[in-house]
Amino acid sequence: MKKFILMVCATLLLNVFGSKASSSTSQLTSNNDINIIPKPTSVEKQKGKFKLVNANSIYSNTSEGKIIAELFASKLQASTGYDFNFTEKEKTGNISLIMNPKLMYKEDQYKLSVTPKGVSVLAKTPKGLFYGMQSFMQLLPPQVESNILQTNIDWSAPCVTINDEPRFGYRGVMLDPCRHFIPVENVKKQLDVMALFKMNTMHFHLTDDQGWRIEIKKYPKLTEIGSSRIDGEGTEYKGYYTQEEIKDIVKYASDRFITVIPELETPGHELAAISAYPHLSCKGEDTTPRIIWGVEDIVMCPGKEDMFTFLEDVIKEMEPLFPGTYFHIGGDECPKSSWKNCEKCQARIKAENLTADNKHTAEERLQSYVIGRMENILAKYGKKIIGWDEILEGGLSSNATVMSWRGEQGGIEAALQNHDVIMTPGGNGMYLDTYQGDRNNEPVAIGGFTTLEKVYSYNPVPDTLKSMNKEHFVKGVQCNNWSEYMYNTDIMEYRMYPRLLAVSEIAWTDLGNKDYKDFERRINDAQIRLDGHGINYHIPYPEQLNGSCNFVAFTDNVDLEFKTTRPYDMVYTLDGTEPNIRSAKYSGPIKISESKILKIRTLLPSGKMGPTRNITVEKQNLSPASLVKTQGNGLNMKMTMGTYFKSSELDNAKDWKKMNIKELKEIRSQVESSESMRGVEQYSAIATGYINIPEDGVYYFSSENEQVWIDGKLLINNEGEVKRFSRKDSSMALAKGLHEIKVIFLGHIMGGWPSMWNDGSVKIKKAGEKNFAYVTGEQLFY
Ligand code: TNX
Repeated sequence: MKKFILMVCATLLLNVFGSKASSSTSQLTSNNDINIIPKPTSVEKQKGKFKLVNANSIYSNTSEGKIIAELFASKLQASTGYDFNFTEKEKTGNISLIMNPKLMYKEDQYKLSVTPKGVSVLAKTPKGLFYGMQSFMQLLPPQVESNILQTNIDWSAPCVTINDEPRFGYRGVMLDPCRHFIPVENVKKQLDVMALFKMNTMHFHLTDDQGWRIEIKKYPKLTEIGSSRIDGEGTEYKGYYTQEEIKDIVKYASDRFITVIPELETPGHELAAISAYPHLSCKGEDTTPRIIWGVEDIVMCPGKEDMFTFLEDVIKEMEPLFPGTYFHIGGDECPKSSWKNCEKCQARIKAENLTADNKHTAEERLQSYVIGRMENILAKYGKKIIGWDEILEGGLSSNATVMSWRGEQGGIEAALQNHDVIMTPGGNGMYLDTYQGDRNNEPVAIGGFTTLEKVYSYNPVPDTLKSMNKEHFVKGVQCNNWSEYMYNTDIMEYRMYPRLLAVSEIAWTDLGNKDYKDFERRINDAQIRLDGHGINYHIPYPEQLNGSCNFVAFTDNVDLEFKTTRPYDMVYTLDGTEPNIRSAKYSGPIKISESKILKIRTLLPSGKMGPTRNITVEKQNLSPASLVKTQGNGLNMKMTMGTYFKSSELDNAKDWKKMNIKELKEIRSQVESSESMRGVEQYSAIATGYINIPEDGVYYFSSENEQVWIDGKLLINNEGEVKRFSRKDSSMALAKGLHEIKVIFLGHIMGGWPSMWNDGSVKIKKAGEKNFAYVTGEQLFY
């Protein structure tokens, strides 16, 4: 009987979370406690609850309040199915939004009172009312965020009095549609979620080397040419926003009290614009938008007055679309090599007296000169500039706000010079393009490792500034979602959430009020809210302790041990079926003594499950060593010029050149690569020979090369993968002695990463060892 009930419950759960069915699970995701993110300043719990029913009335004493009331009424209508009556008077049992401009409240401050008789939000501004209502929404069961009718839910909110105001006035999220485009509908989806968690700024990175993404009527080629690129795989990638679409986004954001700050990169990161209008660069040569990641050395030419005319014209069209005070002018990662060799730039340096001093080179001062002129152009429109921390390098222009991204130092320096600062240091967890779990399981990312806890633990006010009474220059904090490795919006959301929620709490909640354990609890409720928005948030994978691997060889038996980056249950099967909520719960090492497929995944308290890991666990005999007579250290290699994406295509390759290599790195060092990869010829190579295994055992291999074969078996196959942080490690049982090895390198650009940027290595470790070691020339024979 018990089993039957469990099964019924489980089926119910699967229906709800496995599909978009409009059923309910209210009891599961209890609102037993207050789950609001970001955590409010003060919450006093009271007895009882307020029950939302059909035909509740809503009242506001101002027309602005009424607009907000309508927004929430329509949101509530979607999930609860209830209709709301707007009344002209405050009534018991209703939801009142009371705005009083005379209140001694701050802009974003609100008071929310929930009693059995009604809900009231009190604020000085519409924004305050909006935040108060967002908190009220978070007191209701999390399914309230769905836009599909949810049934059988007790739409009650616990009685509380909340007094709340933010720690920082700037609570930002940067979106990067340049590397990978974000369609308007998806931008709006993110804005909805940002608003739910009280973020108030969306920094929109609209121009970069890989794509120009905003329509400029005076310069049509910016979008005709600059918004499209032919990626390394040979396919066209494109997209841009029309001015009408930008207006639509900005309005959508503003209805949710989010300011959109545009970024126009200067003077670097502008290859897409230069491709459209080549005269913008020093040499004026024809080029194309960049198809790889990294730093571009073709930049704009401040020696030419044309560059400033161009920027002035672009700003003239952009500026009216973004009513906020701030305008971001980029300023980061601008190599100065072309300016050094450019007559016009040198003439400008001379004319403007930008000579080197003991702090700055002349070219750095030229960069400051550019930023200064940008500041003047924008000042005409009453706008203030924000720039990345490189704008400090040649001396800071007078009113610039600095975004500190290369650590906190830039921010500290700027604040010491009495400039406003937004903290967004990558190393402190504000770069959400980084990994949040074992690289072997996660979709390829830029690198790094930033857990939810790491993001949460960041304090945007460095002690130095506090001790010098300069902390008020830190206006806030921002997370950046650089999209090089966010190949689509699903991956973008996967990287952003739930980490963005930790940023929201850093930005809003006072330091003393923060508590990670409690946040981790509240996240479970918030994730169901994200489900309501259809957000593809990260669910931690079960990870093996010494690095995950989906092919585990063993000789006698093996213990498989798992952990997760956040404390969740894991469920698994050994019979080939998909693990579900009823499957065995992981409770300690899984002992395996015969070949099996282990399927394991993470189970959230909501019943939702993460993706399944399929691990082949294979009993093997030691592959026997070869008794071949070798001639010396190293490998035989043959190489052929040209771009190949599949090893099988090499069958048709001609003109092989044969040689001998001493070290594996030579498989890839036959042609020198470069940061721009312009003019670099691609080639492929196959190296064969023997690897010496020091003693009997199971060995793990890892490589970013295309393929690695051992004893005729394809062990690592990275075909179709971005050749970075390979996720295809594998293992094999090998007897002491020599074993055939074949390594295939294919030179190509996939997913924006040139395989030539790798080192050609193969790494090895014995089962049980923690770290891989490079296979060296001494271990190789031909
Ligand atoms: C550095 S942060 C950049 C971006 C890249 C990012 C990748 C900054 C101002 N510049 O162009 O996308 O690293 O993490």
